[in-house]
Amino acid sequence: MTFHRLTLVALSLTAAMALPCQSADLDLSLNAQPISSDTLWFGHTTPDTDTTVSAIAAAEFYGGQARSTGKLNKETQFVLDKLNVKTPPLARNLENAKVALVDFNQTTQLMKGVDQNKIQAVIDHHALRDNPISLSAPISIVIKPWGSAATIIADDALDHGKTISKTMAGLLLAGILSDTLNLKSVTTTQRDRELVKTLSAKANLNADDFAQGMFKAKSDLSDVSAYDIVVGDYKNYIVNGQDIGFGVAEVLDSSELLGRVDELRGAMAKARKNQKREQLFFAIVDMQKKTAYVLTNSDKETKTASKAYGVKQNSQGIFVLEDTLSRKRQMMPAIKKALAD
Ligand SMILES: [Mn+2]
Repeated sequence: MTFHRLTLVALSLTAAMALPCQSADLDLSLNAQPISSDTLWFGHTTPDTDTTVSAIAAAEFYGGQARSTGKLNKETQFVLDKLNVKTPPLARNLENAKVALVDFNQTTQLMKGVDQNKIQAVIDHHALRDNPISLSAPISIVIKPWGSAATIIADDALDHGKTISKTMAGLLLAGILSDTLNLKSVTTTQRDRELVKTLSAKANLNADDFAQGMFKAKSDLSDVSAYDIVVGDYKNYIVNGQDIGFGVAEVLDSSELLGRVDELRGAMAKARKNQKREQLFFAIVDMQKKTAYVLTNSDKETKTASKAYGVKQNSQGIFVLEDTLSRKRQMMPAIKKALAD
């Protein structure tokens, strides 16, 4: 060991001794008020797998209780059933509740009724922009550029030597696999890859098989109405003062949904009205072909999409985007840019 290394060890020992209680916990223990048992953890509205499992895991590791933010999609239900985990109760009566957020920071995706001054912590992997929450006091906010919120929680738990049960490892694994589309999305990072290995071993699950089961469950939309498909994995945004909506359906085989395009367009108009949006987009994302099929249903939307994506519509009036899987990194940024100019 070199002298330099010794010095570093000595320094970190001193730091550890000086602050014996500082086991960090995403710095949550450094809060003036640690996470209390009545704090409710939840994610964005229209819950997906990452949002749901991250709320459950955060409550487990940091204290507080997990809540869900709506009806779970088929993929999330598949994960909870497989791991024998109960669906968290629906978040309600939030007016006076202490809350902590996972997987988002935008007010456009926040459950109604939440007093933003009662937010205790945020764990997220999205950019801090487009109407983020606003707070009257500093709190612990952890945002890392990784593939899922579950990655951040798993990393922190391992970092602090916490016991990750088989079930918890399975849940966190599902969050990473879901958001990164089994490490295929451009949002995937090295840390996601490493943690999929670690967690699948802990959970005693084959990651590829687990992901395939999840995606199969999510792709089974034959009994789901066009409206529920459009708003099933859906997010609201404010871009340059305009209210924008963007829904996606990630499926293993796009042919079934491509046969329902007219029906889906009708549902988009209904969703645009219900969500009070100026423009609303919907993409069928073919996970195997790595192709996104973006639908529009108004002249305005078509104009925006054509500027954003720079491709001509196909014979069905669809914008076909090759090598595109991510709303966050690919489809939405292009829309934002088109609306900013
Ligand atoms: Mn996420």
